[in-house]
Amino acid sequence: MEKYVPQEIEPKWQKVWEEGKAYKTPEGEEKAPKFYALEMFPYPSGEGLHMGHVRNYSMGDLVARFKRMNGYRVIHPMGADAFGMPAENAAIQRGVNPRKWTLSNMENIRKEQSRLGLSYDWDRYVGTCTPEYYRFTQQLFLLLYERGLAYRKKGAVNWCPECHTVLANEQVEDGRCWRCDSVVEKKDLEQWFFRITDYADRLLEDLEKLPQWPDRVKTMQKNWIGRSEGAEVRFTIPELDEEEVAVFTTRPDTLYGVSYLVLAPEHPLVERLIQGKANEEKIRSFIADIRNQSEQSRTGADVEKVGLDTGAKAKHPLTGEEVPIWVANYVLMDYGTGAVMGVPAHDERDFLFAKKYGLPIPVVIRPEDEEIPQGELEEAYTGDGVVVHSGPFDGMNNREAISAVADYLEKKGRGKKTVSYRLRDWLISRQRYWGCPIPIVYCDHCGTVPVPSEELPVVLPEDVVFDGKGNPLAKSESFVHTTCPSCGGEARRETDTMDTFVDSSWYFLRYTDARNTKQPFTPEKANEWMPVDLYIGGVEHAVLHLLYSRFFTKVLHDAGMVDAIEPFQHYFPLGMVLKEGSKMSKSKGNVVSPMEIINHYGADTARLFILFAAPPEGELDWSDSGVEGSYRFLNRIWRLVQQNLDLLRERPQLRPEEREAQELNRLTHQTIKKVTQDVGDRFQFNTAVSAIMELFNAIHAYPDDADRGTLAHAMETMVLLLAPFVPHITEELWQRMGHETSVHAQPWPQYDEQALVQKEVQIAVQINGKVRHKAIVPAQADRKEVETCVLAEEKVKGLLEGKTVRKVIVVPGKLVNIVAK
Ligand code: ANZ
Ligand code: ZN
Repeated sequence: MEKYVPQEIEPKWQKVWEEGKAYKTPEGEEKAPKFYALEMFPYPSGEGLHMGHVRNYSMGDLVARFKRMNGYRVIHPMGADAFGMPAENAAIQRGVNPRKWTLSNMENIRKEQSRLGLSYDWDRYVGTCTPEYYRFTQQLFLLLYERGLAYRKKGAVNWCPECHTVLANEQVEDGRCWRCDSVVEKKDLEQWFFRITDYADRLLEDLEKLPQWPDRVKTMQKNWIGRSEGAEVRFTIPELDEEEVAVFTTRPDTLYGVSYLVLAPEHPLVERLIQGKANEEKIRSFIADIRNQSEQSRTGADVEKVGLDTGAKAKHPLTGEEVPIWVANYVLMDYGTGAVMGVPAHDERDFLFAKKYGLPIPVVIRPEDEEIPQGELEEAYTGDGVVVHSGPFDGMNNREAISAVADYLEKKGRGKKTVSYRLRDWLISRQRYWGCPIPIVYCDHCGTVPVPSEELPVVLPEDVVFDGKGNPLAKSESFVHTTCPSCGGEARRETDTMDTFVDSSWYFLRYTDARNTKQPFTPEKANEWMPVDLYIGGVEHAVLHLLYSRFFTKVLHDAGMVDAIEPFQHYFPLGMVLKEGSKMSKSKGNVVSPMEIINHYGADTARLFILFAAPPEGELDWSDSGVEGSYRFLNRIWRLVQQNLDLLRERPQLRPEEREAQELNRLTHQTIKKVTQDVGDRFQFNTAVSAIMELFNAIHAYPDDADRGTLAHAMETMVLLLAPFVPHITEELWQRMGHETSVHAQPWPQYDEQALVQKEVQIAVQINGKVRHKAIVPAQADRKEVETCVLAEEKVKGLLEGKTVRKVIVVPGKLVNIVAK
């Protein structure tokens, strides 16, 4: 018998599939339902694919193949997220050209993906670093610009000293750069932003429309957007001619408990307030200090709150009393109004601050059934209760007072209800070469001028030097000097490039019309396929990429380019791949190379192991013996089918009349049902594989003299069910079984409810507690019938000879115990 040699059959079928464009997206078959299966595209690093990629793609490919066999029109595209820092760093360190470096990595990754037997429509491949793609990223930038959603602003931004570029807030994690882990600094720079805050409410509300997203991911997005309802309260400053200073508070019910105000050190009023005051110089150096600190190092839970009294006073809007104005590290300029009212009796942070600096702590809320506390408070009371010492609001429940005080302020013209968000606008400027150039020109006459869309793409120049000192684009003469599109005079190009997250915010739309040379995509194509029905990828993108893509989709929806308001109907975060309990990483030296595994065992073994070894959302611990086990299983399948090729080619009639045949037939249908539900509805790929393994065992144990038709049907079904998991071996076997068309083009097996009903069951027969016999009884028989049946058997009669039956205990479906003396 021929041996199973994956090294021969896998490349053979990969070639057949690719040359025959087997997985080309079907178009124009409008009647079949569509399915858009997508895995997050890889960054083409020099290292090629790692096991996490293989896991991600194996899952996506399983579902894509499964849906095709189930009659869906499937789009299953792939590409490369190809701009980004590593290419440029390779250029700085090793003098290689970032474009060449990236393109050759892309080619390599594509080959590796082919070797996994993934069913992509390669005709829709996109690389975000190619001018064919990035001209449309630029066009979409212009669309945002026209819609007032792209703007340039000077402000304190996050600066990574290691990457030599600014970062968006989403890319700063616990005060560190998401990419290189350096401590992020603040710098005052003029930068480009996308006005994602305009979409804050929709980004929040539409999460409700995503029942197939994990709750924890939705919660992360909710927290990131951070919507807070509250009020703006306007105090006045007598010494500045009653100029107003507004604070944002979520607790207007505590307004009568204010004992001081705190301004962010960067607040525009501070400079005027401190002039000529005792603390003037101290405050200036305090401000200079704080300016460069990140949000984390100012507001972290373990960070000491520090402040200084400006010496100025503010007048309370309702009582007219004067309270001191302080500056402190913990108040941020870019949240709310950059100023807060200090209510130490009812806010923990304010309590600590007041204690530290000896400020008064007036109580304005008491717990429902308690007296107003006398003497010094031990801690802030942050709970609900009854409002006290608050003029007209005394005696009110504080929840009601929140609204009542805000309304009262509004009537008096001293405040209003407002909403604040934690979400900031998306800073997209990067001072790096290897990114999509921002299509803007600066002209002394005309100011900021967008490059007309006919002149796109603004191409990255080649006359650049990578010396690690600043942005190479800024020093490229050919790039910087240009003419103004509007007056034709001399002008300069914007030299910032876009954050690579811009590229990946719309690639899934490009796939729907990937070869369009006139537009990013047409609404017709986008609407044919959007939204993505299943998106699989790492949860590290829970906020970044997934939030940005949702924003882009909404903007493009508003521009009439796509009907969908959400890009991803179902987001599935896959679990990590571990080795001996820890994440595979170069530094730990525990990386298992996918290509080595494929060389040795074949892609089918790798795929089967990955899909079988753990539930898809859970962690997968790599195990060499598990891989061996999967390889052995495929070998057994191979041998079984080879041994039965004559039978399988003959395809005899199915006659499941006798018990063994009935049983195998029932298990066959049960397995179809289980695999269909596990893959299609429940996302339990591992249990689907176990079910197929059980079917295999039953086929293996099937008696030689039982119905051949039933056996052939069971084997054929097993091959079909395995096809989306292990596409090569099943294709080869299917062909050897005498079929002319691909196994992957077959309709998915259907189960028959009738066949699922069990007609007979085997039960154990015990005599005085010892198993002596196995009897076959009708599955539907009641206790009495089972007893009669068993006692009538010749074998049982023999065993009971000379004894008197005292008692018969029947456990339906399991056993009969006969007590006899
Ligand atoms: C008075 C007050 C009394 C407050 C009280 C809370 C409890 P969230 O929920 O995150 O929106 N705050 C406002 N702007 C701030 C800024 N720029 N920097 C630091 N803190 C700021 O928090 C809103 C609360 O955080 C606001 O309500 C304000 O303190 C503070 F018993 O005002 B509160
Ligand atoms: Zn001009």
